[in-house]
Amino acid sequence: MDDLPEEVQELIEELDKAAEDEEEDKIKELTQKLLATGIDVGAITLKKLSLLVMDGEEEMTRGWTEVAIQIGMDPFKTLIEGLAAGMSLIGKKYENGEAFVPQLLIASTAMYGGMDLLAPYMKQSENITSKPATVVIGTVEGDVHDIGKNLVKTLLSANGFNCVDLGNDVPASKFVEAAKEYRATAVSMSTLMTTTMAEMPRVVKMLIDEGIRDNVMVMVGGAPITTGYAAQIGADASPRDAASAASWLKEAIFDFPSENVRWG
Ligand code: B12
Repeated sequence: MDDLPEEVQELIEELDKAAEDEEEDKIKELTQKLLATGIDVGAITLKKLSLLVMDGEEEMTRGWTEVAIQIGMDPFKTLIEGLAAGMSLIGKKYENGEAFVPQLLIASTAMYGGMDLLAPYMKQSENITSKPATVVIGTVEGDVHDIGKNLVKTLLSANGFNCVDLGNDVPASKFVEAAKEYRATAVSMSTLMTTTMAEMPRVVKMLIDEGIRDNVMVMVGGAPITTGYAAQIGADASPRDAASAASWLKEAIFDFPSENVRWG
């Protein structure tokens, strides 16, 4: 940001202050002024959002999310390249011993603050089938990390899927019960920890034992999950991120038998 023209830097500082003080009208006015300078406000906003989430600045994150909304930025771009990118930055600091658990929590609160503002703008695309396909989604038992899971849910919902969100720390049996109850098309599991990866094959085994493995597609993901691991545990796919998860499922559903054929 230091290499930006002085006039732009001043406007950014004023915007920071307006965001901190939650002055919505001022944010709108300053956004217009920033646009009038001809600078790439979108690029600045994404950069600001990632840094603000990293620093756990909730009010300012919300304020700059307003800027993103004001300039008409695609809400998914704002989420992935701005807010979630900030979680990656703080994640790297944590791994280098430069940040600690409380900072991770503050950063995630800031991220969710911005995400709440974006929610009304994340319109669902047309349903891909007459009845939306249901995905049972959650983070496996023993693991409370839910940011990635929530990104996957957001992108799936935006692509017309009906998500049954079981939350985090979900016992294997809950995934199976919910798949049956909602006549699910897919089960989506996340985990961020090597210590909880083994919960995923437990769910797959339970689906087999219940005789419903072929009724659902199983997607697994999260930082430690590789495509090799997914294949080894009998999952159908492990797309690398939330956007690829949605596009993979949208494709896969075309070759999958209909709900009535699968569930009777
Ligand atoms: C934020 C964070 C936390 C926050 C979580 C807040 C929340 N609400 O989620 C808090 C502070 C609570 C936390 C707690 C802990 N954490 Co933590 N945490 C992280 C951190 C820094 C970032 C995770 C994150 O949100 N990333 C951003 C999201 C967007 O990425 P993501 O989840 O990977 O999701 C992406 C993809 O993986 C994919 N994806 C995710 N799910 C799925 C599912 C499907 C189906 C698909 C296709 C794709 C997909 O899509 C997303 C991108 O679009 C990571 C480090 C890291 N670099 O990952 C450590 C990390 C995961 N934590 C770790 C640890 C050890 C812990 C604690 C045990 C710490 C402690 N001492 O208490 C506890 C765990 C408590 C528990 N029982 O779960 C370790 C795990 C080590 C390991 N290998 O097992 C990590 C890797 C840090 C480290 N290097 O040590 N943590």
